[in-house]
Amino acid sequence: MQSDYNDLRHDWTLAEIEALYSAPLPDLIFRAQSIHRRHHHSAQVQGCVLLSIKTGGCPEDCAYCPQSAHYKTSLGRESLLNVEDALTAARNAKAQGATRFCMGAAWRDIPSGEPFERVLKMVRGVRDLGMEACCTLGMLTQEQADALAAAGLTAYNHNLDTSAEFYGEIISTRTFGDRLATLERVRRSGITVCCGGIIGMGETRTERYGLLRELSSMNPHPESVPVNLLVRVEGTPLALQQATDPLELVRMIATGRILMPASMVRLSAGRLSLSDEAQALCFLAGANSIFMGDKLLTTPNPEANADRALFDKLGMRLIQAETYGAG
Ligand code: SAM
Ligand code: DTB
Ligand code: SF4
Repeated sequence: MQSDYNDLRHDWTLAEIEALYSAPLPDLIFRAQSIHRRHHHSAQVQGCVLLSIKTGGCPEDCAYCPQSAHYKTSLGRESLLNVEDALTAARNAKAQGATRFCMGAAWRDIPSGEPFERVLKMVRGVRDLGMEACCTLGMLTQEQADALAAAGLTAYNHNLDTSAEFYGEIISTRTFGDRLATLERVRRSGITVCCGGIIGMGETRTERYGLLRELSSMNPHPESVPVNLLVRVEGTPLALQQATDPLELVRMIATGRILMPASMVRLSAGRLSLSDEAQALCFLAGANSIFMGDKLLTTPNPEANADRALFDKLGMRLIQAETYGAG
């Protein structure tokens, strides 16, 4: 094993990643937890809240996504929310203890004109509440990235989702290279990068290693790495996908934590299908953030009461708002 000190590396190989991921679970978790404690508080978790500001009707064909216009799901198509409604949701999120508010739009790329101006107003409003603001709006131009940065956007979420090799099985309307190019523009603008993926889409372990290698080769690492467990939505091509063993999610999180020690690793979609014990293992493995509230973007998420009870049982707590400067 390499030294645990000076642990930010960008040259992890597939073989090294495989050795970590497939180690005996106690060894993997011990290593992840040791690294976690050097960079983060062991009992603190950041609460984030998601809001879908523009739902459904997306021209992309991501096989997991209920918002794609290519599939018949129960979701309708809605127009862009107004600024006041978005900020009401952000205030509620803050009252619930969240310190990060994430706004998602089912766009292939950001439209120009009034809709983009409206999103900029939302970003400024969220920042004025003293919260971190994150957006996930699809592809963007350098000018749009710079405008979001000027509005104070903290982070831009754009997931690689899976390995370059498996990508074409899941999405045909854009390429892995398109994703990387968008992430480059975000990085250049000075906005922090939120980039992760999904497990449970039928990928092999090797394809998971490929995703982890891609993420850990970025320099700097993405500041935020969401790890999603597929939410199988009726009407999407992945609706009948076999359930994934939660221990694979634990291994994915632990390996991500070791590869990207300083990043926030977010236990994202899929918590409703996890027991309290499985979630506890995810925290032990180095996850230090969750999405709170009874809805993710369009699918259900644990109720606030359930999360409060879980944190009480585990003796863990949410990172306090004071940690972040207002503005
Ligand atoms: N349209 C934008 C994009 O694709 O970048 C932003 C919204 S998209 C819903 C954000 C991320 O949510 C996706 O990249 C994917 O990783 C995750 N996601 C979407 N549907 C999911 C599902 N059914 N299960 C798990 N994760 C999902
Ligand atoms: C991420 O990786 N997961 C969040 C956030 N980034 C935007 C979204 C999960 C969406 C799950 C499906 C839905 O609710 O529509
Ligand atoms: Fe559209 Fe994003 Fe859903 Fe893909 S993941 S279909 S780009 S909303």
